[in-house]
Amino acid sequence: MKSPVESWVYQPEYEKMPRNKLLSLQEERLKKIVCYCYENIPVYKRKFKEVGITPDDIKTLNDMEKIPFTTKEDLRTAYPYGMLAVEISEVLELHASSGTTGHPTTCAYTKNDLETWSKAMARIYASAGTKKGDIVHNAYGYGLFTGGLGFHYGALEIGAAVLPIAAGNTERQIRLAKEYGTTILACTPSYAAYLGEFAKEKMTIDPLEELKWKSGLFGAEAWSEELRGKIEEILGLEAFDIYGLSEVIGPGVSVECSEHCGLHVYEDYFIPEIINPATGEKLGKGETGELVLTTLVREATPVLRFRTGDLTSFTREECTCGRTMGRMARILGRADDMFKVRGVKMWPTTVEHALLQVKGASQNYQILLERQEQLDCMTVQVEPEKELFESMGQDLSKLRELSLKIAESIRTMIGVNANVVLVPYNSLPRFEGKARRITDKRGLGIF
Ligand code: DLL
Repeated sequence: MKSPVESWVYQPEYEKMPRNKLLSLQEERLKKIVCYCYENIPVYKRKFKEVGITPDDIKTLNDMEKIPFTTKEDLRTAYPYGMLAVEISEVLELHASSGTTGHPTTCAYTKNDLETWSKAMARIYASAGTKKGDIVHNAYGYGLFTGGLGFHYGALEIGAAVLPIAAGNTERQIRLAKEYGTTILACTPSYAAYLGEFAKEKMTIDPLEELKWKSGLFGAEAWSEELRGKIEEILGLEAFDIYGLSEVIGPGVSVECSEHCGLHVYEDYFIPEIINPATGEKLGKGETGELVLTTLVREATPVLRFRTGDLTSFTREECTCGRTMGRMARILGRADDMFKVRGVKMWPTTVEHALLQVKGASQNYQILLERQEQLDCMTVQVEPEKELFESMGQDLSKLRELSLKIAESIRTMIGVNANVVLVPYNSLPRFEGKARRITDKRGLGIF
């Protein structure tokens, strides 16, 4: 990393609001949004009726738990307009979320929603030291995916220039980054790592010397602390983890400050809760579970207690940056990305964390799950780092030594025996958007 960026606070009146004032603001907004959803979205009226409550039962934040959850399935069933709380004439932008299962969900924005989104994104940019005069290299996909436009609006709000390059055409990304001198990189963490690799290997451009990226805003997929280290080393920037999801706002729910000890959730816009994903019970301070979010100011498609499927924990302990908004931990993975190998639970990031402990292993890996004689078998294909791969030549003993070290790291850190296969440098897929790391051939119907 060059030197830490000058992080600043975009809306101190909210981001540093005394906690008692923040709680009153949340309470007031919660009561309002509950009535609003009940009156304007028939799905909520029905759900409230089913559990025998009306908006009058929600008087304080402690009453949150009476509100039924909203699930992705609710949104899918209501597609396309069943969750819309306003007339379509009030809607300025529509996004259909990824819909990998074939059933999309609708996320709509009114004028005020777009303003809220821009403000949330401006806060995020400020945390990563972005100012007027910066040039944002926005390599998130533009289109129905909320990444591109969310980062675009935030840059405009802060007064920074934005290069709307979108994902893909990696050679052009590097060329334009160099020619325009872009200063802030926004893309998925896996693509950031690939940009660095591509610049060095394919274009003999040293990002540390020839690119001006000082900070990077990386999210939309789970990534490990070790991958942060790799990205910072190769691109010479300060990497910030940013979280969000289409159903709630898009990017803009939370981001790290320069302390990098959790992501501050914009609690004036959202109420976060952590629940046990199996029972739905609320978990205690610092416990890891599923993140549930309630939107407090969303007009077009508000959601009450939306089950994100993402696993994290939440703390309201003070942060030295001065923001009073609580912090969620880096996302461990999605409840539905979790896989079990011989009974041991893990996520792709768990494997990434273990393999990147080993010097010489690169961030390019794939996980293959199979069943042999009724037993789960996990094969992890890993590319060695380029320099190492080239220096190894035909020396099979060095390759063997590296694969054994990786297998040992996985065994001690996760507790499973993995078959580690080192594959030639640059032979595994690279991703411009969200990375896909798992192939499950066990026929268990999870993937
Ligand atoms: O991925 C919004 C976004 C765009 C966030 C750009 C950050 C940057 P969706 O396509 O609806 O929206 O996917 C949301 O992505 O539920 C998480 O599972 C995952 N995700 C998003 N950010 C992170 C992160 C955008 N920082 C889903 N760490 C969420 C881990 C993340 N997972």
